[in-house]
Amino acid sequence: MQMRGGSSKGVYFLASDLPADIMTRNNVLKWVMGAYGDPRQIDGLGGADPLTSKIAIIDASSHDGCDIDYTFIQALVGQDDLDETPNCGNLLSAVGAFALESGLLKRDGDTAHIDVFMTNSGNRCRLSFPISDGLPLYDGDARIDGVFGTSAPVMCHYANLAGSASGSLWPTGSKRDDFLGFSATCVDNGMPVVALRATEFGISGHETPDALNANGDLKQKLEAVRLLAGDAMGLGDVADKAVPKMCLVSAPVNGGTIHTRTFIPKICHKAIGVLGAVSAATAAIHPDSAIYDFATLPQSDENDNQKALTIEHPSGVFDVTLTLASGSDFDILGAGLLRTARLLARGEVFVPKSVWKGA
Ligand code: NQM
Repeated sequence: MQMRGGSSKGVYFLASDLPADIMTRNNVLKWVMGAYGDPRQIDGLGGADPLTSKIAIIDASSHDGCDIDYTFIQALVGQDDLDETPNCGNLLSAVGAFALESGLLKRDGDTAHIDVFMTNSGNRCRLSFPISDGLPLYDGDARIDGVFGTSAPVMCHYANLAGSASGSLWPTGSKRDDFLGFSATCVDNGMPVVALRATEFGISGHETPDALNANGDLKQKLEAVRLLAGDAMGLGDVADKAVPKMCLVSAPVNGGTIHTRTFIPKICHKAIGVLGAVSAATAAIHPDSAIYDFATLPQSDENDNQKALTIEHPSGVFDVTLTLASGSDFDILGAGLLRTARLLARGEVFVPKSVWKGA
């Protein structure tokens, strides 16, 4: 099926419909997307953009307390490669609907609760969304920035996201580092992110994504910092990887917590990724981080362990509620957020017989 998950779009498969051999599977997926080096992805279903060149593989879960296993794969635009390192919280928001649509799971009542194991990182997320006669409802009043109109809400409750790809919430062992003279906070709360101070790069941080994408000097500096930060975060040589993402932060201008421009990792996002936003929010609330002084934080109430944060991005805002350990201002137990999703198409996708003859 082709589905919109949050503000991304991808091709969703049952694991049992793909080749069991991983090399053959990956070759098939590259041909499905048209992602064997052509940046236009003419000969495949990919949309020639990182946000529309995504794959989700779903299987019955082999993990206690979970219903399905979800594997995310990023088809790298313009490269003959896939990256299985990162998560994608946007595609994740449609995996519950896919499980019902494909018959992998059955639910009755008005609301489906589906517990997802994210195989890329070992994290868990509970999805809750409205259903009727066992199938997802897609129409509704929920609105998310980056998507036209309104749809039914998908509530996403993540638990223990720390160290998703790097093994540690603060993967360099420090809350604030210096790379080539630029202050940085390397954080991994669901997504490895390098949070940077926009003004140190000679920009305000409010430029349009197109203007930033056209700024060759900025992109060169960001990539030089990314290669050093990726290594320092234990991710190895990240030259051909989709992580870490680079988040240029400035003070909020629309009543939010921080203002952001995120590179994923070499193209500026028109909004912000789900787990990228959770990681940026995590850096924003820690007093030792490189971006803390930009943040306008909600008043903390001693008895309230929920912190509602608003991450401003180029096309609006992303709201995330962090659940904190009791008595702590920055020990994070989980994150809750709203997404929407929609089934776009269902059918067969074809690859050349020389790649795979089929099951
Ligand atoms: O951060 C963009 C997106 C994403 C990934 C990216 C995502 C996430 O907007 O969880 O959703 O960072 O590549 O879909």
